[in-house]
Amino acid sequence: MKIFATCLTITAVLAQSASAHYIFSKLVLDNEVSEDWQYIRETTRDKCYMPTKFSSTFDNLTPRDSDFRCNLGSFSNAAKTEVADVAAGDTIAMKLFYDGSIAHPGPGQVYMSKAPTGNVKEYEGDGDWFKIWETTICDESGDLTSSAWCSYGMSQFEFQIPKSTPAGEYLVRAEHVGLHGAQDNQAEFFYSCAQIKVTGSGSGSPSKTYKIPGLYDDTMTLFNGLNLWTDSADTVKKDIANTPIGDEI
Ligand SMILES: [Cu+2]
Repeated sequence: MKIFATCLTITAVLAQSASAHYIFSKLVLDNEVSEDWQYIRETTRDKCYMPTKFSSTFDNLTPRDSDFRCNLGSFSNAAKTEVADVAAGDTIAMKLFYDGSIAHPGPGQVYMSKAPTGNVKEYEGDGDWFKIWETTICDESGDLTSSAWCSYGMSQFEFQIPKSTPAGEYLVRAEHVGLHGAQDNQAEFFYSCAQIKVTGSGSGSPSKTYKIPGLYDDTMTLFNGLNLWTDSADTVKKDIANTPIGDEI
């Protein structure tokens, strides 16, 4: 099936900023990479370009808005986005557009939310979200402005759908946060949602749930106040711990 994207092919001129300003567009199932926006709700941005920020936003979207759930305008594309079958316990991945890789320092995480009606195509994501995966600092003595972060250079997030996940349709939201502007309240958020149908006989329930918006705010030092050029790894870890990113899964 041919999926046509409206946030279109990037010219050579834009390629460089596109690799810095990545966006999740593909789902990887059984090591097979989907089309762009086949299973991930496409944004209505005219370019495959992000981020969302608390201040100095280029599109007036901030983490305080409903579209912080799954990206600007993306609910309007929910109906035409396919739903991927995934067995609880399977490992899948969300991959970046245009062979991009993560070129900013900061944590990555994946949240899920169950469609209450059973149909994810009509679900706006206003219910409960829970975290299933996270990646933070891998090398505490490394360069916090780049490769100290496990996700630095990754082109996809690979994660397991927990075995205990009850059957049903879900949004799966992958997110990376670039912290290089956090000293100036300009943390950068990159995120999209896949639509999946979980099969199996799981009967778990999440230990902690969140609402989006409401997940993050700019009173959190991690996003507003932290300085990767001067703060120690311990300080950064404390700042992470004081956000949902630091919560246990
Ligand atoms: Cu950036």
